[in-house]
Amino acid sequence: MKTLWGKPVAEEIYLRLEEETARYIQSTNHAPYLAVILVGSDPASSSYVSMKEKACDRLGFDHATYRFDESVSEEKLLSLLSKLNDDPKVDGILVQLPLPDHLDAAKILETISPLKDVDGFHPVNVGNLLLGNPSLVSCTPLGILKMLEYYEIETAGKHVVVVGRSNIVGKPIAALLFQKGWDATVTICHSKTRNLRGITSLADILIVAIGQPLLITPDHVKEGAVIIDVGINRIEDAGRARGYRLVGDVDFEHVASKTTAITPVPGGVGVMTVAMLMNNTLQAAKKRRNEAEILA
Ligand code: BQF
Repeated sequence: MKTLWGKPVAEEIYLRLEEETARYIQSTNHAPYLAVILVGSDPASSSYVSMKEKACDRLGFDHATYRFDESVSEEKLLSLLSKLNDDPKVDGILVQLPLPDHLDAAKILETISPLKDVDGFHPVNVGNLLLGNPSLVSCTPLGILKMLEYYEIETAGKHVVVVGRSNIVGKPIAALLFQKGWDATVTICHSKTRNLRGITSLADILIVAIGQPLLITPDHVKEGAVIIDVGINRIEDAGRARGYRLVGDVDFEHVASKTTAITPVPGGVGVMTVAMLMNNTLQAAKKRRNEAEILA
């Protein structure tokens, strides 16, 4: 069994991005610019945003974080988004999820210009992804692909079972892996799937993103499978300073010995997510500049 750590993969990506960013800044006299919108004070969201800010600082991206009270109106967010869409110095825009219930997340995400949609959640980007066209791709699925590439895990002809059908992970990773080049056979399972164990046991590669701590136990897994655990669940642990610890959707302790390779939580796929956000921001900046030059 091999543990698939995210750190070395992310490090390799950061080194490439450092070089590419330096070249981009030299040729344009502008740093890539990421705008982040954070609503409310959920501690997990705040910590994700601060990791994203640190990653921008490391690469020399400019960035701004717009913080709003939980009770902010939809109008106010929509008008900020349209201002950011029109601002030529802004390359990437992201709204940290989850949003409070009184806000229509779909409407807010659709307001972000598809060209600046570095989370890849806009319907135009999702549609292009499904069609196999170039597009901005959701960061966690992109991170999973980079992990598979780095650790030389072949996907062609393999049976990939995805557990979870979210717009952020399940749907896009499934839609990527059956495209030409990845060539996997993909099955999607979700909370209403009957005989989950029977299906996950067929997987050569099992990708789990359903948000249920320790759902996947040894009886869900074929001997020799590869497991990608996307779950990040906080469970109470009085023994820890913070009062909780992070666990995945997979019972790593009991499942690991049955696998060929498995991602840990924390320290696995999550680490890739922020690196891919930086990748998308630089790509968006480059694309916008090229188009701007063509128009000029
Ligand atoms: C790690 C996220 C659910 C809902 C909204 C490193 C991240 C996570 C874990 C991270 C996530 C999850 C992010 C680890 C960003 C991934 O060491 O295991 C980094 O920063 N993520 C987010 O912005 O919003 C979420 C999960």
